[in-house]
Amino acid sequence: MLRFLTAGESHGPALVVIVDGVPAGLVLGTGDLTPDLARRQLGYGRGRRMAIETDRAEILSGVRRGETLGSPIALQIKNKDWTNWQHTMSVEASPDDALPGARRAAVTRPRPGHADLSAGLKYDRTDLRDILERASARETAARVAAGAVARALLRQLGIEVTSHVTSIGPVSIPSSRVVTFAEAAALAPDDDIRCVEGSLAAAMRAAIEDAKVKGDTVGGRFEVIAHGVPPGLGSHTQWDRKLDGRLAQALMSIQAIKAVGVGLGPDVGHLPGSAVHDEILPGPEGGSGTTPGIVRPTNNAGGLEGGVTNGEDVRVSAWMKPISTLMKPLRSVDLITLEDSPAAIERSDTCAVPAASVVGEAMVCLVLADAMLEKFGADTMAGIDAACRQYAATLQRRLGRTPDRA
Ligand code: EPS
Repeated sequence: MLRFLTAGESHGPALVVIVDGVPAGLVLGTGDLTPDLARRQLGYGRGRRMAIETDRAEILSGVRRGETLGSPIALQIKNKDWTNWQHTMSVEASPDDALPGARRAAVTRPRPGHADLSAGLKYDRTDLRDILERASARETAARVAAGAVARALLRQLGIEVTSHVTSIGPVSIPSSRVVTFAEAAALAPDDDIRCVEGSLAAAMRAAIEDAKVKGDTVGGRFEVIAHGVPPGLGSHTQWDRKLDGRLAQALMSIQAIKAVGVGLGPDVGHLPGSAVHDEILPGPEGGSGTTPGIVRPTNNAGGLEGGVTNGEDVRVSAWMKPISTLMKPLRSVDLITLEDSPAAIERSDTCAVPAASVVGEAMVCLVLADAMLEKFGADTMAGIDAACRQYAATLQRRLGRTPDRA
């Protein structure tokens, strides 16, 4: 229902994204896109590139007078750093000598963990810059802009999405600690660690600092929480309609993500069923989530049972590997000389977990908006709103402890 495609190289003129399938009548302006783009740029341990950029998305189509038209929404984020790369990134076979920017040697020593080697072989590129320019997590700025459009749609339907960082390197919040939506949502937009445990934030910064001093990098884990999600999104009936699977793919596709968990995640493998499954209780005063009349005392399932939302908060986690550019490089092979040689060093980040959590929010927003359109789809926001209300009324009649119960 909702599709998006990004394009753009890290040091090219711009990143672009087309978001297709957004209904007409969604109130949207560039101001809705800026806060998420700004949050993505933050994070303790980011590299020098973030000091150069001030990401802003220009809306090129699909919006007029502050409202979406139902037509494709094209967004552009200019790369300020392009000025310094015009010669290196020129589209011409023989770049004009007058073009600004350093004359950079070809990248020939693939970084372990990066797409350099695997994609360099696949696309038969000798200068691995042809790969790394697109593999770069710079692309996530375009995803975040698209995600902000999805967030605006969800917000109008009463759904909010937030995130928080649960571990960086060896520093982790206890696995038993359940962070509420309200706690994560209360993190300041300019928080550079995004951990709700203030005392651990200092240790996380120290872990990043330690890695930086050693020429190393650190990864970590973040959790995305969606609140106000109605029951019934996704479907148990077919593998590619299961919402947990769709969320997992969306998060796994983020650069450097190596594992995804739903609710308790991997812990479900070593606990008994009685400690994993969330009991279903009658709720005299409404429900614990958006399902009326039903209380779930725990939410280990992360709001998803059978690939379908159950009305509790949707909770998905992602594990990010340490960034693969090491200032103290690992061993590699020069693909021209075939001699062993230290891996290439590119400007990079020591840690990007807090930024990745903002990207995770964007991807979850896009998947949930798609699932909302699938269930309540219409050409207009007013139509979707009406379908949502009708569904809520049906649930209320079936489960609510009100006089109009069927
Ligand atoms: C990023 C921009 C990149 C990197 C980082 C994320 O900019 P540059 O390559 O010019 O320093 O800082 O990307 C990577 C870590 C990577 O491995 O490519 C951004 O905008 O988020």
